[in-house]
Amino acid sequence: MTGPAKKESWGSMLGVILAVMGSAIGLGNFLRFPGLAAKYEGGAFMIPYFVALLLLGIPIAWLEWTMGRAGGQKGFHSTPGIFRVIWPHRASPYVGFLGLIVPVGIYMYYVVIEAWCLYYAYQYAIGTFPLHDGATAYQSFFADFTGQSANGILFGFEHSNFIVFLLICYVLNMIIIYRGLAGGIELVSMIGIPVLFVSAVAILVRVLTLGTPDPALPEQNVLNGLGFMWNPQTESKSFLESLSNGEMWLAAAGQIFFTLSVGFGVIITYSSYLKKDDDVVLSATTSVAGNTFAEVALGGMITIPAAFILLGPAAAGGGTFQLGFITLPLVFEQMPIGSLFGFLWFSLLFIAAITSSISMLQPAIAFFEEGIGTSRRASVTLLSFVTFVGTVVVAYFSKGLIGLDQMDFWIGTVCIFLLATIQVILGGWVFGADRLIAEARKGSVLSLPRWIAFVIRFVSPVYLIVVFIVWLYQNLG
Ligand code: ILE
Repeated sequence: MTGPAKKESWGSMLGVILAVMGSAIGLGNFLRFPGLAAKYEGGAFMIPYFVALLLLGIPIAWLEWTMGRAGGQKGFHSTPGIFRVIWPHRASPYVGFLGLIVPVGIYMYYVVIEAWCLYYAYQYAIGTFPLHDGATAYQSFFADFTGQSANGILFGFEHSNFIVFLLICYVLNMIIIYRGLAGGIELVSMIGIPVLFVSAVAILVRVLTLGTPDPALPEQNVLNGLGFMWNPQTESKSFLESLSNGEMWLAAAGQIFFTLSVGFGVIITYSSYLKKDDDVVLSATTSVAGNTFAEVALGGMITIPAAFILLGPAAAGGGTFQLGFITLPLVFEQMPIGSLFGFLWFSLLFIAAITSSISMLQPAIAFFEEGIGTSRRASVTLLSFVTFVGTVVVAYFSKGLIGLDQMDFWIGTVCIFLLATIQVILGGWVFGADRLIAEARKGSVLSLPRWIAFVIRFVSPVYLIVVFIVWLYQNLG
């Protein structure tokens, strides 16, 4: 492997943290998390979610920031290169290769949803959204745009609107990524993340002050909506019964990786561009905290109480897209200046999506740069073209939203889960947990306590393996 084609770097430490938060805070926070929490009946899901955050998310974020910086010091920024530094073995670049493929795979379906968000924001902005036409109109607006009404053939491929918005998103991503780390990704995140927080807080305050909008349905109020999100006991199931579902534990761990952008090559690549003495521990912790706040306090507490007000306990059955694209617009419809909130919501989703999607090609770009010596511009052009064709082909052959959900489950949960398991074993055992802690201490404002070595070496891998085996057993048995 040759060295990197041209030295890239971040502009400032604050910029890196915001770029990492930009990658982390995405559709996962505002659509995927609420969708999963609602599906697994709220409070019960929060238990495996927080357990996975503590035992997997935070330790693996520290591990990735540290291993990435260590790889970068040896001149490697791609996952095959970084894995080679951690594990000097012939097989390691092949394992690291997964760290390129998984984010590229996610990119291909992620930008599809990004395009929906942009289209919805645009429709609200120009006033052509079918406001006040009710649930059926919203349903068919969504179905038409996503191609569901045309036999579910593709995500709206035969609808020219979809292709136009998809193209706009591809071009926007390409321009930002083209401009490089500091001048593109970091700059966009430094603007996007504060805008996103302000818009989300405005929507949150509005939703939490809705009270009991329909006096005929006194049970469907904001407080009960929050109870639905946080109470692990439901009327139909005891909470122990809910917790015995292996799929929920797998989904919760998968969500932690997906939302933090850890376990699949993204953050490890970003941190490889850090300088030798740049802090990793506090920075990793800050970005995890920012992402968790955006996910639980903003994404979850906006969507779940809103859905509950409208649907009551039936909010659990809606599914991710139903929640974001149909239920929330119906809630906005009932508010004064609801179209402004609709516009804010979809703009927020779009910003969250694009600050994430611009991170997903970086591992592959780094690979092209250091493995083949291709320039950034050539790599971005090639990757954009390949992923665009891939998106259209996937969209053409998949059966609408079901295809999208399945892709998300297999790539966005199962593949990430396996790659994260390999990575934690490499970090804890091959690189060595003690060495990792010593490495993390260099230049860090906070130092990692020694017991973290135990978590990285035993708790995280055993946890991952047990959850995976239980899920396999419950599904194949
Ligand atoms: N972390 C982001 C999200 O939650 C992306 C996941 C990068 C693939 O949406």
